[in-house]
Amino acid sequence: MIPTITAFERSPDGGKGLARDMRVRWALEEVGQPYEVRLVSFEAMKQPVHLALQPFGQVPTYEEGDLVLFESGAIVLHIAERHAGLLPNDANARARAIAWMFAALNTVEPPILELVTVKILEGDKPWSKERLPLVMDRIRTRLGQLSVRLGDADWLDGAFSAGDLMMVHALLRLQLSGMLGEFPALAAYVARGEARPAYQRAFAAQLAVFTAAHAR
Ligand code: GTB
Repeated sequence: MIPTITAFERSPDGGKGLARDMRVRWALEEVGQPYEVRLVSFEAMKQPVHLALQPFGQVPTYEEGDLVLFESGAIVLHIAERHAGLLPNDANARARAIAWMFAALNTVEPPILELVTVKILEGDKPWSKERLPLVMDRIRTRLGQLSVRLGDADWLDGAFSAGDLMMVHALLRLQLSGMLGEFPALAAYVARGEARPAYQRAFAAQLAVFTAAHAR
């Protein structure tokens, strides 16, 4: 059965693949599962039809027969559990790869999202300038710890896994900030993720949506 995912009709990310449908596209490309995309506007996301799929009025969602999923982490885990290629067969290694998915979502991504909040959403607040260095320090702490753990390995725990997919995508949000450049091992890690053919196909697909929307 061909799953259908949802994505921004007009992504505010400038076609950089930063919206979270990119994780799902990438996972589907990694496992060789064709998929369809339903594009939704910001307005449509808040309507009952979409809220029935995603209670918070966001993308991505995932529909496959009777199954409806939301939360990019849950969707990628579902894909990884049902197809070969994103989780190791060994039970302990599989559990560790899933732990890295959680680490990406719960430990590394939150301070990165705070940076977006303080720079963009709260950029006009009087305390924003004072808060920025605090948020950047919290990110640096996490990047330093992650970099130590990665060491000179290609991926976080053996072969590329769904844990790396989630981590690379979370880190990509930092590209414009230049902070990744302070951690060359992480910059190289992200570049390895981006160089994967599956990432390239997913990136091209979301860019085509962005380009078409902005040509209209
Ligand atoms: N925890 C949920 C998940 O992982 O699926 C979070 C989903 C989420 O944040 N979705 C965003 C959304 O639908 C799009 S990805 N937002 C609309 C809304 O809340 O009204 C987040 C995102 C948005 C924009 C950029 N960007 O412009 O660079 C990057 C990422």
